[in-house]
Amino acid sequence: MFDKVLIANRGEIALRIQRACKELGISTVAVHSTADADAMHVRLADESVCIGPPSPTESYLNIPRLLAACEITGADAVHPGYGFLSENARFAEILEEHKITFIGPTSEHIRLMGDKITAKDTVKKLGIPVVPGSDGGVANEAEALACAKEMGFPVLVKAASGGGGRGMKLAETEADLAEAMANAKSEAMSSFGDDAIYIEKYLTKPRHIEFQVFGDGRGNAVHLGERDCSLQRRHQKILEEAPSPALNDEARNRVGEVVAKAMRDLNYRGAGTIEFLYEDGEFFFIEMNTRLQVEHPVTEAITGIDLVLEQIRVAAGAQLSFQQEDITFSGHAIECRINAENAKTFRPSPGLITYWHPPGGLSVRVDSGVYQGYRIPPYYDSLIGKLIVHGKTRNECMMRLRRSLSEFVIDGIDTTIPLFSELISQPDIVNGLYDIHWLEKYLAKSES
Ligand code: MV4
Repeated sequence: MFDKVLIANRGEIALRIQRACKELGISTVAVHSTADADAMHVRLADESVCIGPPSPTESYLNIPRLLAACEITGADAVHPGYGFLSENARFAEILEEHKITFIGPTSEHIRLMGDKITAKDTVKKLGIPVVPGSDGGVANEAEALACAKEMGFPVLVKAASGGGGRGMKLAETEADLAEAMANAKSEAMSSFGDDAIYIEKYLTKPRHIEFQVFGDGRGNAVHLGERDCSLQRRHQKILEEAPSPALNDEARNRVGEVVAKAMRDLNYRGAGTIEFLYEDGEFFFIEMNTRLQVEHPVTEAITGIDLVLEQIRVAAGAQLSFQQEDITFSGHAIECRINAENAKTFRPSPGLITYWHPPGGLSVRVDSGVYQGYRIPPYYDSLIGKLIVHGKTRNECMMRLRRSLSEFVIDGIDTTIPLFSELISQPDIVNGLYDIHWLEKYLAKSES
């Protein structure tokens, strides 16, 4: 096992990783920008290193500075968390070259899934159902048109290096195709320096359902069920739940077994998420994320498995500590993302937290990196905490969530808490009847 882990992240996820390290008897190194000198992840770590000014490119994304911090502290592994360098294959590679363990998948697997065309092609060959579309990329308009006509409009033009909605353009009819391709290409080139594109049939009213997978790179891989992340705004998830209100045990086990087998065939190591669109009872793969995700606690709540602890164990060379038949799903969990944003306008609301009173009680978890008297800096993501609630049934979970939200008091800044209080009284949310467009439609309605 490692003696010392450097955590290349900030905020709630840096604390989450520190807690797992602490339980394993591993000492922790925090890194921080000058804007984060007072952050909780710095205070609670065994050691800390200031790695640069506020700008992420000069701090949390700066590979030479992170390497120097490893060198200075003698860290033998790095946990990247989510965001920042968590899916940067080059970072994983450089660490390995310096005999420092990257707590995550191999750089090859990160690279494979980072290119959405090779990812789709790979998983399709492994038996995972994918969205109908171009086989590989499209080189020109004629090729794109032939493909689009064959499957029928509307189609989506997507960037191979994209993901999370960036570089994605809709073509409703043949007349829109050329422009959609040109726009997708130029956006992809300026964002990723790669203008490769591909085409997919546009699904009009799917849910976003993602499977948590886990492998040890030693032949074992399992699935830990799904999360329904359909409630999103501008490609930012707002609320996630497990299990999905739309799935039954048969569908879950059927797809779960396919994704677990695919991960065994790849000899995948670490935590991963297989994203699907789910429409009319059918699953369609869109992307795979090769990292721990923000919403991992809902899976932890229904399985009782500590995903971060397991990431550290397998990175250190251990076998998975459980097999598929050891995993049982219990009850229902919902996560609400608490952002420092106005609940109506979604404008960021950095500043001083003058009062902080998180909820508690049975089956209530709050993961956060802030405290009363902390000043939220304006330079980073607005996520300041996550409220995760568990119950034996979805109804019990909703009752606890309603009660927890009413207990939560944060003063000095605006937060998304009022939005959640509103959402959980909406009949469609209470009944689990929502797709990926539900939230944006709801917000447009309440604006007028
Ligand atoms: C799609 C789609 C419909 N059809 N692909 C958006 C982000 C990226 N991960 C994939 N996305 C979508 N891909 C096909 N073939 C609709 C979306 C999409 C979406 C997906 C998940 C959650 C929210 C979304 C909001 C808008 C569009």
